[in-house]
Amino acid sequence: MYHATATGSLSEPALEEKVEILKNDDGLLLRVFAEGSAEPLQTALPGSYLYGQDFKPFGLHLVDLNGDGTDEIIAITAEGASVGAYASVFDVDSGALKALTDQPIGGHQFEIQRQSDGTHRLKCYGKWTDEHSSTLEVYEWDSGKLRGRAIEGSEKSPRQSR
Ligand SMILES: [Ca+2]
Repeated sequence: MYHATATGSLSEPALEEKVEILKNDDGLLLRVFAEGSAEPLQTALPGSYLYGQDFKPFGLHLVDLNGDGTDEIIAITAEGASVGAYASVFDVDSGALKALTDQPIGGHQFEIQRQSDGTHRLKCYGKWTDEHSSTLEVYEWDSGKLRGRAIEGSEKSPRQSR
């Protein structure tokens, strides 16, 4: 049994709300202790493990993707190192946990970047397409929605460029 925890402002700015990922017999569970909810909000996550990157845990992130002052939840989970991982993105909306993408985003390396306007974007690197590059999808807030766009073979992942 293991878990990851983080705190952030999910329902309203300046709140300290706790988020955790638990592993149980059924798999991985995301639980959110939102302000005003008697029971934790929860949902199953894909995969069997919390993701790690460069030998460090890199599974649970609370960042403000859209710059509205409250944090969104990025949970990165994996089936195994060679299969890659899934980034699942949620926000807390009117006391409910809402997925921000139709399905979890696949990738082999992930990077979360803060932008100068206070928003964040999520970069998801795929498998290598040749010895110098990999596929890359960049997810950022656009017109009220988290949208991904593919950037073909133009950038190396942080690990690959080391
Ligand atoms: Ca936000």
